[in-house]
Amino acid sequence: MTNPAPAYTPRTILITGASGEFGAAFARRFAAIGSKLILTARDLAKLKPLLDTLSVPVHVLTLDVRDRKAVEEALATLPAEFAEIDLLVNNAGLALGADPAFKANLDDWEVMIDTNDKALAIVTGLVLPGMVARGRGHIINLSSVAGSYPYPGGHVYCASKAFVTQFSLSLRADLIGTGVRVTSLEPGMVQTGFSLVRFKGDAERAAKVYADTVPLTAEDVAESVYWAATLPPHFNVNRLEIMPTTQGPGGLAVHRTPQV
Ligand code: 8X3
Repeated sequence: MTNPAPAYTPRTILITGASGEFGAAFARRFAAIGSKLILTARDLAKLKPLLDTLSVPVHVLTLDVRDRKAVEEALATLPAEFAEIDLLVNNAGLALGADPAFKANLDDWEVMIDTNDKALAIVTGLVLPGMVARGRGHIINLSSVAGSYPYPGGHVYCASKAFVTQFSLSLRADLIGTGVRVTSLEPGMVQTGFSLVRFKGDAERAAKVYADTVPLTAEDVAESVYWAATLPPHFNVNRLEIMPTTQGPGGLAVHRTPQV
C-alpha cells in the first residue's frame, strides 16, 4: 500500500544540527516526500554518511549556528532554488553535564544557552521575514519535556528548553494573520547520542539512561515533526509533548530531617 500524499508538502526545509541522529532522521523523513533540504553541520565529514543516502537536492551549510555572522552570510547567499524556506527545523541543541547546579561547569552553561537559545533565536529571526513576506512557512523548534518538568541536574538545560517553548508560543502571538506556523516539539527520552554528549563520552553512564526500558527513537521524533509539518496550512500544532510509554513525571522531592 502506498502512503497517501500529505495535505501539505514543505518544498524547502532548513534543518540545523543535521549531523546528529535527530537531524538525519528528519532529513530522511522529508526526503521521502521529495522536499529540498538545507542542512547545517559544523563538521562536513559527520554529515557525509547522511548525504550519501539522500536523493533530493541538498544545500549544505558547514557552520556553527552559534556564529551569527556565518549564519547571516550563509542565509543571505542561498542559491535561488533554496532561498524560499518553507520549513525551519531548529534542531541544533545539546545538554552538557548533569551535576547539581552548585558543581556545574559554567562553560557548559554558556554553550547550552548559546546553542539552544541564542542560536535558535538568531536563525529564527533571520528566516522569519522571508516567511512572513511569502505568507507561508513553519518553524518547528526542538524543545523538550525538560522545559516543563525540572529534574535534578537539569538547571540550565531545563531552563534553555523552557526558553524554546516560551519563545515558540510568543512567536505564535506575533504571527497571527501571517500564515506562518510555529510548533514547540517537546520530546522526552529518546535513545540517541544525546546522553553520550551530556556525559562527555562516558559511554557506561550514557548507556544507563536507556538501560532496561524502551525509549523513543529519532525516527519516532521525525514522525512527529513530519506530522506537524504536513498538516493542512490552517492547522497549527502549538505544542507537541511526546514520551515513551515507559516514561512519566516523577513528582516533587521532599527533604525530611528526622526529629530526635
Ligand atoms: C531530553 C529529554 O528528559 O533527557 O531533552 O531532559 S531529558
